[in-house]
Amino acid sequence: PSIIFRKDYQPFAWRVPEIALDFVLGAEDTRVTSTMQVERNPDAAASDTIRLNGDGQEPVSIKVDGEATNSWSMDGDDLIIPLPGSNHELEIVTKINPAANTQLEGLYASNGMLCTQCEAEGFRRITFFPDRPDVLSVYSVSMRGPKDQFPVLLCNGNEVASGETDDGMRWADWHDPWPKPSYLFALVAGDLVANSGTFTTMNGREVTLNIWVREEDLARTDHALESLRKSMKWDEEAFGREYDLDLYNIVAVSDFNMGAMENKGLNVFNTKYVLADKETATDADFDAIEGVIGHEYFHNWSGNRITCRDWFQLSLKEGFTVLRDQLFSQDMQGEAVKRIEDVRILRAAQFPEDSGPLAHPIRPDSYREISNFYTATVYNKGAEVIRMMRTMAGPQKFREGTDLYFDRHDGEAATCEDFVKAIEDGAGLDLEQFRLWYRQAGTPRVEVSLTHQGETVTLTLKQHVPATPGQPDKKPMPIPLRIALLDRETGAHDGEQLVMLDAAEKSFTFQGFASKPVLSINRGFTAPVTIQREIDRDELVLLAARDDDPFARYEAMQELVVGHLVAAAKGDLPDEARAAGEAAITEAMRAILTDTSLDDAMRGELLILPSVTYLLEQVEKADPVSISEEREGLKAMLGQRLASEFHALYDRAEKIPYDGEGARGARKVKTQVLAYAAASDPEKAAELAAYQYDKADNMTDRQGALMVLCGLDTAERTHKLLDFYNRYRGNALVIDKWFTLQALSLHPHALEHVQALADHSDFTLKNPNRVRSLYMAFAGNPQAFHRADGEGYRMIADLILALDPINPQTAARFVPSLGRWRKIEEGRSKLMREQLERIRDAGNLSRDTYEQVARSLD
Ligand code: HT7
Ligand code: ZN
Repeated sequence: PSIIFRKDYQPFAWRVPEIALDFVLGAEDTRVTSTMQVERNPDAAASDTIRLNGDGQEPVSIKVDGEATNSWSMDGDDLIIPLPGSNHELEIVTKINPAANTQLEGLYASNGMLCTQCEAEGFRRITFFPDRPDVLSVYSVSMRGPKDQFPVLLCNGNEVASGETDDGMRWADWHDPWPKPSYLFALVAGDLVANSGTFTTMNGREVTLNIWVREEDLARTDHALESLRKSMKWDEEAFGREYDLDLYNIVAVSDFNMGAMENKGLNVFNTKYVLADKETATDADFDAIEGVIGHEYFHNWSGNRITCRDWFQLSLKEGFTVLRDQLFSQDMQGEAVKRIEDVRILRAAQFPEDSGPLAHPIRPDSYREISNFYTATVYNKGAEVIRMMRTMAGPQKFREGTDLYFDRHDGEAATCEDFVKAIEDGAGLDLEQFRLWYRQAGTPRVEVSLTHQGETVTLTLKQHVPATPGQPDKKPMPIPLRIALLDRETGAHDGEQLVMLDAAEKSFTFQGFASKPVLSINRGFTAPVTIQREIDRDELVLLAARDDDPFARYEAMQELVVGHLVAAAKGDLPDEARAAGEAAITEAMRAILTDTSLDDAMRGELLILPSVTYLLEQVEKADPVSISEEREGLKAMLGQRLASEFHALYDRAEKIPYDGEGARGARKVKTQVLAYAAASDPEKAAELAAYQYDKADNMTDRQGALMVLCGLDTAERTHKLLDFYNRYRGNALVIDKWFTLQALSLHPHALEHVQALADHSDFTLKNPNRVRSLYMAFAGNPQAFHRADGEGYRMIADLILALDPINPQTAARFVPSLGRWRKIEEGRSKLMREQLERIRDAGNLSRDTYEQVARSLD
C-alpha cells in the first residue's frame, strides 16, 4: 500500500459548500442519496474532474446538474467524474449493508441500532465524497426507517421536522448550520431513551442535553449528564469557550473501536464512558467518564470550530484537547493525583512508543493508514508539548495565546504551525527552537549533575535526543525544568525556579548555600523527558518524605525503587547493597504509610511501585519475568516488614462509608494493602480479600478484592469469580472486568485461563470492548505474555490474524506488544520476531495491520 507524505499536501480542487443527504435506513440495506453543490476552489490547481473517495463500493447512479450520466470511472476505490464548468450539482446514490460492517467504520449496526463512525476516513464507506478534513460543508440530512426499529432518529445540529407515515415509517430532517468536514458527520437510529437536562451558557443560550441509551441502562446515566454540565461550565471559565447549538446529544453504543467521538452536536460514545453507578463502576471508571465527556465536549472548539487541515495535523486537535481534558480533571479531581496519573500513562504508553520501532513525531511525516496514528505520541505527548508552552508562558499569557488562536482560526482547517504561531503571538514567546518538538521523535534524556563549592551551587544539564526510525541525528530542544534546591536537613527551600535547557549542555549557578542542597528537578513533570543522575539513596529518601511538590515526592519514591529493582534484575546487586536498598525503601514506605499530613488518595499514588513496563524501559535486553519477580519480591518484603502499618491503614480506611470524607482515597489504599499482603502472606490476603469482596457495597472494593484473589491459588478465587459472573451476568461492561481480571492476574496459569476464556460463550471477536478486556489485558500481563516458551506471543499473533479480517483497526492495535522485541533479551526477542514474521507472511493483511507489522520488523 502506498505511503502518504505530509510534504505532498495540496488543497482540494473543489469546494463543497453544501451537501444534502437522504437515508432510507435498513439494518441490512440502506440507501444513501447525496446531493452536493460543488464549486472550483480558487486556491487550488484547476482540474476538469472531481475525485471523490470511496471504500469498496460502486455508485448505484450518478447525476450531474440533474442529468443522469455514465461518464464516470473508478480509480481504485475512488470515483472520478468529469466536470467542465465551475459550479455543479452532483447527485450520487449508494447502497450499504450496515449489519455486515464489522469494521465499525462508516454506518454500522450495534445492538439493534444504527450508528456511524466517520473519523478518520469512514464517511467514504457511506457515500462518495472528498473525505478529507479541509473540505467543509453545511449538511442537511433527511432520514427514514421502520419506526418499530428506529423510533429515535438523530443527526448533527438541530432537528428541523420529524414524523411518522401510515406505512409504519419514522422520518426526520436535521440541519447543522456549522460547516464541518465529513469526519464529523454522525447519524444514529435506534430504540433509545434519554436522560435529559439543560445548561444555560454564559450568554444565556439554553441548551438541551441528552444522554441517549437503551432503556435498561437509563439509571446509570446521571454521572455522564453531570459531567457534561461541568465540562460546559469549565470551558467557559478556563478557556472562554461557549457552546454554539441549542442541542447536545450523546449516544452510548456497545460496539465501538475507541472511547468516543466528538461529532458536531451528536457525540457517539462507547458505553464504557457513559454508564456508571456505584454498584457497577469503580472510582476510576467514574473519573474516566468525566474525563472523556470533557474531552469530547472540548473538541467542540479544539477540533470542530477549528479543525485540522490534514491528518498530519492530528495533534493540533488531539494534543490540545487532551491538555484541556487533563486541566479539567485536575480541577475536578485534584491536581497532584491527576498529574501523577497522567505521567504514569505517558510513561506506560508513550515512552515505549518513542523508544521503539513505531516512534514518530507528534506531527508525523508519513503514514500508510491514518488510524495507526491515533497514538499516545499524538495524544499524550502532544498534550505535554502544549503544556510546556503553558509552563513557559504562565497560565494567563497562555490563555491570551489560546484566545488569539480561537479568534484567528475560527471556522478554518488549521495546522500545528498555526497553533504555535498564535501562542507565540498571543503569549509573547519566542518558539522558534521549540518547534523542534513537533518535528523530532524520541524522549530526550537529560543528564544532571550538581556540584557545590564555597557558597555556590552549580547545576549542569546535558541533553541527548535518541535516534529514532528515519531520524538518526537530532538537534537540542528547549526543555523547561522546574527545580528547587532543598536543605538536606529540613527539606525547606527558598522557592522554585524554571530553568531552560536549550542547548546540548548548559550550567546554572545559585548562590548562598553553606552546604550542598538536595536537587528536586522536573517538579510537576514540566518536561516529558527522562532524568539521569547520580543521587544518593538518602537524598531520595529525603525527597520522598519531605519534598513539598507532590509529583517530585512521588518521583523520588519511584526513582528509589527503580534503581534498586533494575540493579537486582540485572543480577549485579551484592547482598550488602540489596540489604541497604531494601532498608531505604522500607523506611521511605513507612514514612508514607504513617504520614498524617497526606490524604489517602495521594498516599495511594505513593504506594504504587513502578510498573514492569516502565522498568523494562530502563533496561537493555530485559528479562521481563525476572523483573516482574523482583518486583513481587520487593512487595513481599515490604508487606512483611510493614505488616502492622499496612493493617493499621486498612483498619482506619475500612471504617469510612462509601460517601464519607476521603472515601475514595480510602478505597484505593485498602486494595493496595491487599496487594502487598498477597505478596507477603497469601493466606491472610485471601481471607481479607474474600471479606472485602463479601462486604463491598460498591464496585471499587469488590473489583479490588477480586483482582487480588485472581492472583492467588486458592479456593476463594474460584468461588468469588463464579459469584461475580453470576451476580453481573448480562451487564457487558462488568463482564468485561471479569475477563480482564483473569487475563491480568499474577496467577501462574494465567495463559491457560485466557485460552479457556476465549472459548467462553460470552467471548466474541466482534465486540472490541470484549476483545480488549481479554487480550489487551493479557498483553499487559508481563509474566504471562512473556512466558519463556513463547506461548503468550503466539496467542497474540493468533488473535491478530483472526481479528484482522473482522476489525483491522482493533487488530492493528495489538501489534506494538510484539513490536517491542528489540528491548527484550535474546531468547524471547527471537520468539517475538518469529510471530511478527508469521503475521507478515500470512498475506491478505489489512493496511492497518500490514503497516504496523512492517514497521515493527524494519
Ligand atoms: N477524535 C476521536 C477519534 C476516534 C477514532 C479514530 C479512528 C478510529 C475510530 C475512532 N473513534 C474515535 C476520538 C477523540 O480523540 O476524541
Ligand atoms: Zn480527541
